[in-house]
This record gives sequence, structure tokens and C-alpha cells, in this order.
Amino acid sequence: MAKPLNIGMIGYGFMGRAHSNAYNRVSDFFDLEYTPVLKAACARNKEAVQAFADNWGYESIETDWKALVDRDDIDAIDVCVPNNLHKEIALYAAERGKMILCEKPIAMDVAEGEEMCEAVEKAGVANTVWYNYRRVPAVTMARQLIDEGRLGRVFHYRANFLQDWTIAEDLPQGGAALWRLDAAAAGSGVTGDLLAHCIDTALWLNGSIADVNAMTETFIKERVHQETGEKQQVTIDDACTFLCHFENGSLGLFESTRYARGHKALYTLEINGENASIRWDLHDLHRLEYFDYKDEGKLRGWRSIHVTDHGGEHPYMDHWWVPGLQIGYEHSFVHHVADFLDSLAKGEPCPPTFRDALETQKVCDAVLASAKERAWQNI
Ligand code: SOE
Repeated sequence: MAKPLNIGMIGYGFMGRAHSNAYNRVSDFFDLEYTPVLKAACARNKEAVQAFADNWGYESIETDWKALVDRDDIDAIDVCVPNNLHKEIALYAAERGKMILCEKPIAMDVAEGEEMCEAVEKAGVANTVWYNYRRVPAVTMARQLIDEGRLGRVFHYRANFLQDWTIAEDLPQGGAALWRLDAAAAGSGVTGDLLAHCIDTALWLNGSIADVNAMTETFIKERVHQETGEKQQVTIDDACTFLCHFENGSLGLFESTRYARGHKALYTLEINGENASIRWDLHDLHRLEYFDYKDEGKLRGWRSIHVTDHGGEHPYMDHWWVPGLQIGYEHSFVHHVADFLDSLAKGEPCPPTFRDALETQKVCDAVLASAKERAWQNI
């Protein structure tokens, strides 16, 4: 009989749904010492959080997050609220000995993230940040190929995260579902929301970044705030492009925007090494493109690997269907929960920990500083 891990979820938006689905599914597919129990969901709007709780199977609700954290029957707090609330909740939860699974980016900036790291480390509580794309099977396989040394020396790392949902000038900023456009709630725009994903994956696949040179743009300068009805200056970055040097000597090129008409969530990455290259695309997330220069010349070319027939060497795919049958976006969260529960049983950290996510935050802060000062920034 698996040991229960009682989850207290704060927030009920898109990520609250993705995480709840993962908690519900994980024990059906992964045989682990712990099993998540959806103990309570929390949000200020009682009717909305009750509907959320009923839909996903939470046993109870709270409307005050401190009351949720204070409950003796809650083991782990899932922070699925806007970025400006991460720190306060994390510090309070850590002090009360709760484990914390926090949405990305870890915080509004490095200073806040540092405090959060110190709090969880002092309290000795398990912690992780939901950078989910590492656990898409094709991205995980990219890491395996790199660890096996197949790429050789890496020359280039390229990543994009393109969307188009904020082009309309009359889209308000702030408030429910639109807090990502409000710097007071989000900290930054595409840098913290989208490039942070690209940076997390890049640090994981290609190691540390030494320095960055960035430019940002805010295309729509004023928007009505959804909650006040007042027109306000827009202070988030709508688009951001940066160059960087990785510590391993390779060059990085990153681009993100919410103004790429036609693209909803096009996260792509490509790595070029001396012996081989890797390419991945979120819109075709179960495939890994691979080019190996060691292949026989007349057959040499890009292969499109459908990551299902892995010979038992993949950490996630054995848990799902038979070779040839794929899985999707939501499974990356299931894998994260599985890894969290497994690391708990082993007494090990579950990456990315708060400390790992702080490295991503350092790059984000340096990117924003570089764009502001129009100069290279060391990390
Ligand atoms: C924004 O639209 C968003 O939902 C991000 O907040 C997520 O982190 C990203 O995975 C998809 O896009």
C-alpha cells in the first residue's frame, strides 16, 4: 500500500489543471512508494475553487492560503498562482515544514529566488519548480544522447518560444487569466514566462551560461487594466532576443515573442555538435530530429525519431503504451510528479530544485538588465 502524500493546491488556472491531472494519473502508471492525495484546493473565489475541487477530486477547499498551509493534514503545497505571490507562500510554507512544488519562474527576480532557496534549504523541505519540458520524452532523450557523447564538441544552441495571443491592442492587462501581461504580477513578460523554459532546458542540456546580450521590445505601450478599467503603461517585454556564450564554449541564440502571428506555442530547440545535431519542436513533441555525421555518406540525413521504441532505456516511456503509440504535453507533468515522489522515497532532491531554478532566474535577470543597459551582462 503506497504512502499518501497530501497535496494542498493554491490556484486553479491552466497550471492548476495540468498539475491536478498529473497527481490523479501518476499512480495509475508509475509504481511508487508515495501516492498523491488531492486533499484541498485553495483560491479566494469560493464558488470557482469548489467547482475546480469537484472537477478534479479535491476532498476540501480553502479560501485563505495561510489556512491551507497551516493544516496538519497537508504535506506539500503546490504554488500555481501569479509570480508575485510565489515568495510569500514559499517562505510561509517552508517555515511550517511543508514541501513545495512551485510554478515557474521561481520568483519575480533573483533576490526573491535567493530568499526562497535559503528558506527551503534551512527548513530542509523537498522542493521543485515545474519546468516541465525537460520531461517531454523526446527532450529527455536529447539529454541521453548528449550524455552518451554523441554530439562531441557543441558549437551552437538555438531556441525559440513563439506565440501570438497578445497582438490585439484592445486586450486588457492584469487580473484573471491576463496577469502575465502585468509586470506587477508577472515580474517580466516573455523573458520570465517563455524564455525561462528555453533557458531551463538549455542549462540542463548544454550547461551554464557565462554572459548574455539582449534586446527587448514592448510593442503595445498602453493597455486598460482588467481590474481597474484604467489605461496603464505596459511594462512587460512583449518580445526578447538574446545572444549568449555557454561555459562549454558554444554560442547561444534565443528568441521569444507573443507577436509571431500564426504561432501559438512554438517552442523549438536545436543543438549543433561536431559529430551530430539535435532538433526538437513542441508542435511535434514526441519526435526528436537527429543528424549523425558518422552515418554512411549515401544514407546520411536528418532522422525523425518517434520516441517510443527505445529498447527499455528511457526513464518514462516504459510506463505508457506499446512502441509506436505516443503521449503528449500533459504527460510531462505526470513525469515530474513521478520523479518528485521517487526522489522523496530515495531522500534525494528533485531537479529542477529551487536552487536549480535560481540559475534560470539569474539568466533572466541578466537578459533584462542587458536589454535595459544595451550591454553584455555576466551571469
Ligand atoms: C503562456 O501562454 C504559457 O502558458 C506559459 O505560461 C507556460 O509556461 C508555457 O508552457 C506555455 O505558455
